[in-house]
Amino acid sequence: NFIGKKVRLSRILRSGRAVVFAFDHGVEHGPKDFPSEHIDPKVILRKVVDAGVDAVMLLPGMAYLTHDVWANKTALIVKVTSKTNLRPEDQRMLQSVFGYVEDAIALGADAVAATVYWGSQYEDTMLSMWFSVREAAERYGLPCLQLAYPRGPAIKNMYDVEVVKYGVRAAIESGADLIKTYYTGSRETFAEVVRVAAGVPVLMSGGPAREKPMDFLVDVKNVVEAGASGVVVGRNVFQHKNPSGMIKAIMAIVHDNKEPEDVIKY
Ligand code: FBP
Repeated sequence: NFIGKKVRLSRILRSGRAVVFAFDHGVEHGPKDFPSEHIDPKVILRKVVDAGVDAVMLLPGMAYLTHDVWANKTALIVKVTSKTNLRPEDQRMLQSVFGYVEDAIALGADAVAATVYWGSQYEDTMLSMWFSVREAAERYGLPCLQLAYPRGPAIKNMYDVEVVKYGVRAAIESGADLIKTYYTGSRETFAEVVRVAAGVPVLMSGGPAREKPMDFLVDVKNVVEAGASGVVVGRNVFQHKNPSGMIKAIMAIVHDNKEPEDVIKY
């Protein structure tokens, strides 16, 4: 099973780095996140897949519905936890089961993903979910991506480097094979985050679409220079007026070590 994990991870991190397209927002935020031309999920997925993205991260139902777009063209990460923003506010620090490792296997996934809100009042429940996902995934040699998000009543700033480092440390101690976490705002602080991960690949979580796309590209440059393995990006691509160009620009920084000012024209 160790071999299975290695083979699948290398399909995502083909060059040792990866650009992953996150597309689970339809549940986490609702359809309001998508510009009207992207209400049909296949339209945006086709754009990013054709642009050469390394992997897409989808919930099981979406992976099933769009298999003709992604299959054999890019790696697939199936996310098996989620929540809606329709639920009462005091429950939004909890994600629920949104599918099973067996769904991911049946869909042909290269990895499974689950969120842990470290510091949440529901941390205990989320840990039980994480470990049942991980246990099943281990059986199939399926790598586990942890969205290690520090969030909870005691966390004042979820982008604070000490808080992010704590989440990353907890992620490696809970057996994550890949970690997605928040950017801490500078190359120097993110290098500390990468060091805490002790060799487990770290991917930056994109965040809300930036007013100036250049600002996002500079962050991408900083995280790869800090030693991170790439990015998982959603809104900064699908809310951009030219999603194909944006994904190509991100790929050129991550894979070809280009400078942001050289790729903005994409
Ligand atoms: P973005 O690049 O759009 O931030 O996507 C990353 C992600 O974690 C998604 O996977 C998820 O749907 C969304 O952000 C959740 O955002 P938030 O928890 O801030 O509402």
